[in-house]
Amino acid sequence: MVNNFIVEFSLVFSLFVEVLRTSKKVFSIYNNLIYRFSKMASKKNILLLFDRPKEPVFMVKGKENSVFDVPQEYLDDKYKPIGAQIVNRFGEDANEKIPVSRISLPPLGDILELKRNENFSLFLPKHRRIAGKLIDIFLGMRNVDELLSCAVYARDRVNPYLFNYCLSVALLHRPDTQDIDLPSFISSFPDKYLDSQVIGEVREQATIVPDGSRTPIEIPKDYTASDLEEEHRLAYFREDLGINLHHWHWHLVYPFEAARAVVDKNRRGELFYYMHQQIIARYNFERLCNDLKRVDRLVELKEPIKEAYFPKLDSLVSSRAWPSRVTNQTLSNIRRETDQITQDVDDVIRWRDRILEAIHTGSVRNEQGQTIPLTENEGIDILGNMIESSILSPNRALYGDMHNMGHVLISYIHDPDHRHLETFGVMGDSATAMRDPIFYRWHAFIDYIFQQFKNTLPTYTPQELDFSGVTVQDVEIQTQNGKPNQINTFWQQSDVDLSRGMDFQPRGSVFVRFTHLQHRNFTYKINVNNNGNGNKQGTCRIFIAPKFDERGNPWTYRDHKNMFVELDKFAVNLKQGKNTITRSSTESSVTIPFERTFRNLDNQRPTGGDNLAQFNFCGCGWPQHMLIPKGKADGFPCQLFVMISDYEGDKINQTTEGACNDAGSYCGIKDKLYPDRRSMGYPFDRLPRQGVDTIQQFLTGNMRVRDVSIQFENRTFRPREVGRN
Ligand SMILES: *[C@@H]1O[C@H](CO)[C@@H](O)[C@H](O)[C@H]1NC(C)=O
Ligand SMILES: *[C@@H]1O[C@H](CO)[C@@H](O)[C@H](O)[C@H]1NC(C)=O
Ligand SMILES: *[C@@H]1O[C@H](CO)[C@@H](O)[C@H](O)[C@H]1NC(C)=O
Ligand SMILES: *[C@@H]1O[C@H](CO)[C@@H](O)[C@H](O)[C@H]1NC(C)=O
Ligand SMILES: [Cu+2]
Repeated sequence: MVNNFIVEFSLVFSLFVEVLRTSKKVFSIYNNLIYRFSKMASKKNILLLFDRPKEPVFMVKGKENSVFDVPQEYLDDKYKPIGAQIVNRFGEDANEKIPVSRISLPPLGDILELKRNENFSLFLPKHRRIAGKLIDIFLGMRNVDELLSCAVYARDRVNPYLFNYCLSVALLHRPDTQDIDLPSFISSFPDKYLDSQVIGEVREQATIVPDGSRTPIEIPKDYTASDLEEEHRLAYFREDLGINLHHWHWHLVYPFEAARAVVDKNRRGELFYYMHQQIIARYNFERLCNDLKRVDRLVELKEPIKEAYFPKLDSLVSSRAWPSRVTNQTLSNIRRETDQITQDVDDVIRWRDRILEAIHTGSVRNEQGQTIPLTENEGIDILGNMIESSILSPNRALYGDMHNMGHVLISYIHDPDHRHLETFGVMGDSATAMRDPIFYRWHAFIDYIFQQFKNTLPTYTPQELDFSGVTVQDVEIQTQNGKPNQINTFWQQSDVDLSRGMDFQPRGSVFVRFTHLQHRNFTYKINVNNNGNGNKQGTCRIFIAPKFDERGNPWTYRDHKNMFVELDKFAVNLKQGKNTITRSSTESSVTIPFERTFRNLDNQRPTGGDNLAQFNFCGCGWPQHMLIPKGKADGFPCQLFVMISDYEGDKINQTTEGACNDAGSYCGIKDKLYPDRRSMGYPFDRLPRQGVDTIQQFLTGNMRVRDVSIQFENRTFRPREVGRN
């Protein structure tokens, strides 16, 4: 009996060992699979950290009802006592538990000095210093797993805006996160774009109306002022969601403070100048369409500022409204201890004078006291970094931080010494700054300084401008069933899903419907003659400007050149003889399509690694719906300019295949050189040669100007109707 048992037992035991051995093998294969799967998944999971920024990290996130399996010691102190309980409770509702590995956590140090309910402004030196630190922490994580752990740990401790900004910059710049896509900023922080009343309605609908039967909530077109305020005529431009998203995204792609490798992009200082110069040109164009004169630069920093602005935005984070500015307020010196900032208006004036002196002496002094010449082609890049300023500035002690501090002075105009405990105005945040009329006055001043430098450069000679043998014979704008050389604009409504940024139950989509400017698609038809021998390569450059100034007079070239707005730029192959180039307005090198500006990651995610890799950078670009200024009901006379320049002088030796290169003009191309060797804004970036007073006199054989008209129809099309007219 006993023997029997021993035999049987040993049999069973050996069987058991065998089973164990095979299962271990299976287990390790399984484990491996899980590991690989979770590696891919954890990348995507990082994006869930952008969801509902105000809700704690352990709550259910995303459409799949996922929950982070947060280690106890990662919980913020206020949740620790009830830690196990909460994590379990939310774990039960979840379809998916996301593992979070325990890593040795970096000290967050003074990053935590910016409290959760405070307001983050990149323009403030203290804020940008701690942002630089957090970006470096995120960039320093050895792999995506560690990044996820670190971000989970930081999320409920760090200020939500700071967190979103730093994680976005890190994801955009880490080599191992190139294939994950950032959500549009509006979906995380709708409060930076929408009126508080609309946010209230969205909240109400989400609570009362079940998902599936919700209808879009309409944002009224005019809500920040009445027609008594003439600046309000431009509200559709300043408060356009797409324009503000572009500006935020641009500053995300081109941060001015972080690790040098992140900041030091090809010609970033020059692009700072050009992108903002084009914003001013577009704004002035838009002003003329609305019977307003060009914007006055903010030249007297100590005089009252007549432009008022009442943003009517609410902050979801601090549940307080953004401060307003009444008319005739004056800048004062800032003394705000909580923000660690003291800044005199006189400092900004001194920096301006030193920068102008550098421009007029043709060189800057770096921190070592050496003299660096401002050369014809590279000088503008140095100046851009110096004026903004970025960490690439040759000497921040001497030339200061002029453009950023202008934003700061203006954004604290209502409470310079913090006696009313008020926060900064919209000028303090790159997501909202373009809403305020003062943004354009400040940037017109900044642009004036850049133009001072451009005015010192040698003018382009006809030989440099011309492309021998190549003649542009004609250009025409064609619209389906429309008059030739007429561009049609109108109002259009579109819907955007805001559910990601809404911290409330129950969940589901909530759409808002907003009204924006739109134009009918059109094509350029350009006839070019190549009289040379054989094929030639060129770059086609298309610009548009108003035909008359605010008084109705024809422009002098000196002023006209600053009004030209870039519409497109592309390479062309010219065969010998006659060539006809056709190009669609939707292919523009300055814009990105509507869907990309407002991308909804749940529906419009591109598939395939390479496509995805470029997607984040691709969020940078002027919104397609704002390509064309509004025009006028009885037609607004404009001049369309076309130039074919010699590719030999334009060429950059690189391939941009697979890269997101469709908005290169204002945004550059990811990890590549700027795709045009000429100075940005060429050929309008310099004073004209002797004897040229008008655009007609400026033309060489490879250029052509044609009168066109922008016809505005004061009618609002519903989302479905567009594309059918
Ligand atoms: C603002 O100042 C200007 C010039 O000093 C003055 O003409 C105007 O009446 C002032 N506006 C208000 C509302 O105080
Ligand atoms: C941020 O805003 C809150 C509420 O609006 C305010 O109490 C706080 O002082 C502000 N913080 C800063 C740094 O201005
Ligand atoms: C262009 O770049 C390629 C690859 O880097 C190189 O082989 C070639 O010599 C370059 N051509 C010119 C004209 O610089
Ligand atoms: C313009 O063309 C694009 C792409 O073909 C299309 O998606 C869009 O709806 C068109 N826009 C208008 C206003 O017709
Ligand atoms: Cu900017």
